[in-house]
Order: sequence, then structure tokens, then C-alpha cells
Amino acid sequence: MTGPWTDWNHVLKVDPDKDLIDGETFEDVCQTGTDAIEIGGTLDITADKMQRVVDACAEYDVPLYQEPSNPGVVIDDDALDGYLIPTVFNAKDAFWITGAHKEWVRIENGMDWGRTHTEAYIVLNPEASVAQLTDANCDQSADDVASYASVAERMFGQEIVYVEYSGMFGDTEKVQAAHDALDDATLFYGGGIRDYDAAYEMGQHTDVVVVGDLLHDEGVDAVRETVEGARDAMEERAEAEA
Ligand code: 1GP
Repeated sequence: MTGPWTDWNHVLKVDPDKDLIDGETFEDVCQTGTDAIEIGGTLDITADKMQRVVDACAEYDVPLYQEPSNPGVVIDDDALDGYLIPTVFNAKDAFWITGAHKEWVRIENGMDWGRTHTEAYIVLNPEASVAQLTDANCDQSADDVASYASVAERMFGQEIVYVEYSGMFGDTEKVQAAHDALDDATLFYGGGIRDYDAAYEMGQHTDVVVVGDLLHDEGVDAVRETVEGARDAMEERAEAEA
């Protein structure tokens, strides 16, 4: 179960429904130093909006992944390195566990399995759109989060486990619990990373720090700081473990 994300520290999530700040371009976005760009969002996403971001990033050499929020927005484009297909493990609405996926596997032109990878979400901020949309049960202890991580990795063969706090900085104890539970799968953490210090702190508990809204709210310089924070934390951890 290896993918390029095993070498990543930082992912920038671009929401195709949100604008960049004035004066910034996708060329700037692709030059923040992030390890990969994940294109996805929860609300009002269309294939056209997805395509616009892919087209704008295609000529730069940062890896590009689409994270489709539903089967209708999947785009077929050689510029994409792959698709990260989310499953929300703590959703009460089964559509987000297997319902959407049942539609996905029969999309027009078929699935591109060679480029399709799996992401097991554990959604923990009840205020986030993703929690409300999927009717996620966010009331999970650190032990529960560790259990979900094991279920995802061991029983459902997920390549990535994603602790999602979208919009708020999460509980590092729960993130660490997920990290401790995993052997092979890569842990992504996303939510409320707004500066170097937050990225550095969470970088001590996860494999990959994901940054989203900061790009659309404050721009590429702020994102670059988070790249440095995540990288410094992970380099220190690697040295300590060596
Ligand atoms: C959202 O996990 C990402 O899916 C990032 O969250 O927008 O809070 O950075 P933020």
C-alpha cells in the first residue's frame, strides 16, 4: 500500500468554488512548495469548476489530484495524477459510505482504477459543511478515532486516513491516536491550519498537513508558511526517530 503521499508533508486543498485572493494566480498557487494539490470542496462543486482549476494548474509540475465530492463532478484529464475517493467512516448517511460509490463505479467511460485511490474520512467538527452534509457523528473519543483508523486500514484497505476538522484546529490527542493506530496507511489531517505554528504543532501528530481555506482567505504567502511549519515538524520527528 504505497503511494506518493508516503513522502508528502503538506497538501494544499483548492476549493474550485472559491476565488483566489486579488492579484494571485494558479502559477503562484503551484509554487507554494506544497507536495500536492487536491482539488475538491463540499458545496456547489461542478465538473466545469473542477476543470477550470485543473487547466490552470496543468502546466506546473506539482502533483494534481481530484477529490470528487460526488460522481457527477469527476473529470477525465491527463493532467491529473489521480483521484482520491472519499468515504466518510462516521457518516450516519450511508450515501457517503457506499451510496455515492455505487454510482461512481458505473460512471460514463468507466473508472480509471490505475489512478483511483481511497481516503477514509473521520469527520470531527460538527459545524463543518462536510459534517452536516454527511450527517457525521462527530462525538468520538481518541479511542474511537483510533478504532475507525484501524477499521479503515485493516478491514477496508484504505490507503489514506483523513482526520477532518475543516474550519477549526483539531484535538492533537485524537490525531495522534489515529496516527498510532496506523501501520501502512498515511494519515492526513485537515482543519484550521492558519500559520506556521499551527502547521508545526499538528505536523508532530500526522503524516500530512492539509491546508484549505487559508489559500482563499489570505493567499499564497500564508500557505508557504504552513508548508515550512509542516516540513520542520516532520524533519525533526524523522531525526528523533532515526
Ligand atoms: C478541508 O481539511 C481541509 O477539507 C482543510 O480545512 O479549510 O480549515 O484549512 P481548512
